[in-house]
Amino acid sequence: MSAPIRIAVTGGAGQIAYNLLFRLGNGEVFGPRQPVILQILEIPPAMEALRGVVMELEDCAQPLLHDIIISDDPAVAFKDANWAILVGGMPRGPGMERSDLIAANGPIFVAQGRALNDHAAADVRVLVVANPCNSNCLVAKANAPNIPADRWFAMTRLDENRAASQLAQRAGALVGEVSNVAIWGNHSATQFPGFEHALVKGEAAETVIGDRQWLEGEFMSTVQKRGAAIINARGKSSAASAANAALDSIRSLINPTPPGDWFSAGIPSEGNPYGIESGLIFSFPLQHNTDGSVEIVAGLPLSDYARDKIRATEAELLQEREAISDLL
Ligand code: NAX
Repeated sequence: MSAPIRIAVTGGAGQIAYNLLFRLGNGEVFGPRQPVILQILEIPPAMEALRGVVMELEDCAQPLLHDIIISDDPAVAFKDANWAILVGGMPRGPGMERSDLIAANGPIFVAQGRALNDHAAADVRVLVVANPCNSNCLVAKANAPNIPADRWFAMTRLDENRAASQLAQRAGALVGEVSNVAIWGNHSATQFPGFEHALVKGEAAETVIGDRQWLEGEFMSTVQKRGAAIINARGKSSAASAANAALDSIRSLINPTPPGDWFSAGIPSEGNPYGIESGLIFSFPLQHNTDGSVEIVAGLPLSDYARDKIRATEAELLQEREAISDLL
């Protein structure tokens, strides 16, 4: 057995956390020999509900779950954390514009960035799930100057999984036979689900599917608007699939990527090979190397269509950055 790792999760009484916490201590992400300590953050009105979640975690009797710490103080929840999964935030209320959501979440991520900076372990890695996740990640990172840039990730894996699933269905293939799907840009309706390099059983998805119009039309809009479609159908936003994507993200960040494939996450755009402006958290195709480093897959040829879409999502992120410029 290794020494336990500490995993901080915020928004612990929420619906994504309810699908996430139980899977962090069962060995499926960090392996069957890696004990974990969960350090869960909530706001005071949700602490009682969080206590209920803790009772359930205890009742799972997971041998790898060595301890559970709960707090409404980020300094406690982030203390010595090796991973921080930032799920909690201010939800989008009725009549709220995206810009209002960005403004409402800004101060939360200033405080959490500072607390991570001051209290987390030297090797901490941060995955931001709470929306607007790219901008929240940017704010937290800007307020944590001692945490290196290569430790920050915003979750676009749910979009990637949605895209892979749509491609598999259309191609009549299994989702495990689809590879090389990348999400470019923002986790929002401007994201570009890059289908041009996607493969089905090793062959270009575009050739297998043979319907570029469907790819540019229905496929794109289904992936971009999937979150809203789930709210319409279920009455609640995606939770199990979002938690699953967070676990997939971590798995991809700690294990080497299968040769030739890639995965997606928002990362700092500094020095990227696609000419995206620096100072953004932008989702790219990524590869985790055997030496543990994560790098952007360079040199992918992009059509004019893809370039336009990537510019549009970059423009939205620049606008979002403008709205939070006083927090950076
Ligand atoms: P819930 O409203 O069920 O839970 C959020 C929890 O966060 C609540 O229990 C709340 O008390 C807590 N919270 C609020 N402020 C906090 C703070 N300052 N510190 C700690 N906890 C705090 O939302 P849920 O469905 O779990 O979604 C959580 C977040 O994930 C939302 O921002 C949502 O928009 C975002 N999502 C991101 C996705 C992605 O792909 N990146 C997809 C799913 C989801 O929409």
